[in-house]
Amino acid sequence: MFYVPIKCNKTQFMSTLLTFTYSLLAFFGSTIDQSALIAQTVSLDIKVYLEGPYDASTGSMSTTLYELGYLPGMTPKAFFAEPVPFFDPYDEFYDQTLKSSTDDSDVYNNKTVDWIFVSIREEDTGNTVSNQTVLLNADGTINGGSIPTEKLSTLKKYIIVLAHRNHLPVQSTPIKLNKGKLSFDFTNSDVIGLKEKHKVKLMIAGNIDQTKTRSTRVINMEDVDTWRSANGKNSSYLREDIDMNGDVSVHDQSIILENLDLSTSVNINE
Ligand SMILES: [Ca+2]
Ligand SMILES: [Ca+2]
Repeated sequence: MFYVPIKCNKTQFMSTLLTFTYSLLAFFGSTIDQSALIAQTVSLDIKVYLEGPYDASTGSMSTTLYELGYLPGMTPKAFFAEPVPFFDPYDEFYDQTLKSSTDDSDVYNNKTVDWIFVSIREEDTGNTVSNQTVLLNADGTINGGSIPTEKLSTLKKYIIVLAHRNHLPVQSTPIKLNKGKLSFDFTNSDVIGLKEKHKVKLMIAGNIDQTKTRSTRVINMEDVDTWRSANGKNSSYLREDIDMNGDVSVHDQSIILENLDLSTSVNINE
C-alpha cells in the first residue's frame, strides 16, 4: 500500500475543499430541482379556513351546503328549496372538462364546503401563472388544484392569492417550489388580511358585494345593503349567506357588522 503525497499549502487545501463542497451542493441541488420537475404538474398544498362556516368546537368548517344539496348543480333535499344551476363564481375551473358538464353533483363529496378561487402569481413580475377554482374541504385543504410544471421555475418565488364569494381576498408571502408542491398554510400565518379567532387564522367574512374592483377589497355599507336586500331568502346557495347554512338572516348581518370597514390591498382582478 502506498500513497502519493500532494503538495499544497493551507490556502490551496481550503480552496480545494470549498470547490469540492460546492460541487456536492450543486449535485444534490440539481437532483432536488429535477425531482420537482420530473412530475408533469405541481400540486397546490393549501390550507385555509373561512370565517362563518368555521366551527371552533369541531376545528373544521361546516358542510351544510353540501348536506342540504344547495351547492351549484345539486338537487336540494327539501322540495321547497331553490336549486342553483352548476356554475363557477370565477369561471376558472381547475378541471376544464367540468366547464361543459351539465350534471356536476358528482364533483362534490361529504367534505365539500364551497368553491374557492386560487391565483398563482410570480413574485418578481406580478404576472399571473394560473387562475383556477377548486373545492374547499372542511379541514381547510383544497380538493384538486395543480399547475403544469413548465409554467413554474425552481428559481422563482410565487404568491398564492385566495378569493371567495363572500370573504376578503388574501395572499401568501412569497414561496418557492418545495418537493414538487407550492405549499402555504393560511390557518397558521401572520399574513395581513386574516383574522385571528378561536386561536386560528380565518379569511374575513362579509365581503358579499364584489361588483367593482374597490368593493372586492372592502367590507362597507354596500355589503350591508346587499345583505339587507336579500334578508329572508332561504334554502339555497346565496352569496349573502355568510355562515353558509343556506339562509340569509341576522346571524349573517352580525358577521358583516363585526367586520365593517375592514379592507385589503389584495387585488383579485389582475
Ligand atoms: Ca365589498
Ligand atoms: Ca346564514
